[in-house]
Amino acid sequence: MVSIEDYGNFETAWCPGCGNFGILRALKNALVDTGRSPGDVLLVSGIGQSGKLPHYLKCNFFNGLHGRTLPAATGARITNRELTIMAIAGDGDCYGEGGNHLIHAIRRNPDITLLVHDNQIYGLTKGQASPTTEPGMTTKINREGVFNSRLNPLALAISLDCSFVGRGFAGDIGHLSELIRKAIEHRGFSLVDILQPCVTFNRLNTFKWYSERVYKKEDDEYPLNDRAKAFSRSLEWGEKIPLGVFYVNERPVLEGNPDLMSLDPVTRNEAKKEIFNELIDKFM
Ligand SMILES: Cc1ncc(C[n+]2csc(CCOP(=O)(O)OP(=O)(O)O)c2C)c(N)n1
Ligand SMILES: [Mg+2]
Repeated sequence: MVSIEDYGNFETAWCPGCGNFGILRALKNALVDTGRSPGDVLLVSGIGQSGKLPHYLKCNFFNGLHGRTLPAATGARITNRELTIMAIAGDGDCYGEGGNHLIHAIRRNPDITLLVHDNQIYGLTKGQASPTTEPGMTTKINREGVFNSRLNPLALAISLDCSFVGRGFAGDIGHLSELIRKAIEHRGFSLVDILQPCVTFNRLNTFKWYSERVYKKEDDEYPLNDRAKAFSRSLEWGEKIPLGVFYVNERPVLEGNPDLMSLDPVTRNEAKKEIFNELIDKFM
């Protein structure tokens, strides 16, 4: 039996009170609830405060470049069909610099669960506006308030027929754990956008701000594969912000593509030590 202790307990470099703690806890809960052991799981992240999450959890991980979380996770998915693969990204990471990769990952539909720590700000680089920053919010750079309109990640994903789309809140760990569990158990590309207060650089979207607005929508409110209803639901943002599963559509997964199936996953191949040694010798 897997227990939460199996995933370890590490000192973090996050600010006290950061919403990332709630996400870390909810992820551990979801992995334990689905019976996954640390060795069954791969976390792939980019650069950001969010990108540090895999450092604070005992399991396999790959920490790559800012904005390139999804290409690395997709490569891993094709190479190893057995691991549970989670991509961990920030709103800047995934909706800004990595936006192009998000669009194409949704189209390709690899079996990956993407968690976006959406604090509506660039946290690591100290408070620049991200694609989800509220228009009008002032930052050190946007002295007169952010001019650009806000990206709606859920509406974008649903418009692209993303296989699973949901939204959680780092301040409601029970609900978020359950949402992540559903996303992991769904076969296909799952986007879970997580509202995550940044206590240092976003003084507008605080725990209080979110708590006054969020509410839980029910899974049976409409058939979850009704794209038009899901899209219309995803547009609600402002005085009231719905949380939960918005859209589910079972589609063939990338790793089931016959062109890829004919290749043996690299993890099943015999390691050719001579090729590896030859390469290493070049750097000696
Ligand atoms: C290729 C590349 N582009 C830009 C940067 C600089 N950079 C690092 S983190 C970051 C933004 C972080 O914001 P977000 O992705 O929202 O993560 P958070 O820190 O808020 O969790 C930027 C612009 C970088 N390190 N590498
Ligand atoms: Mg951010």
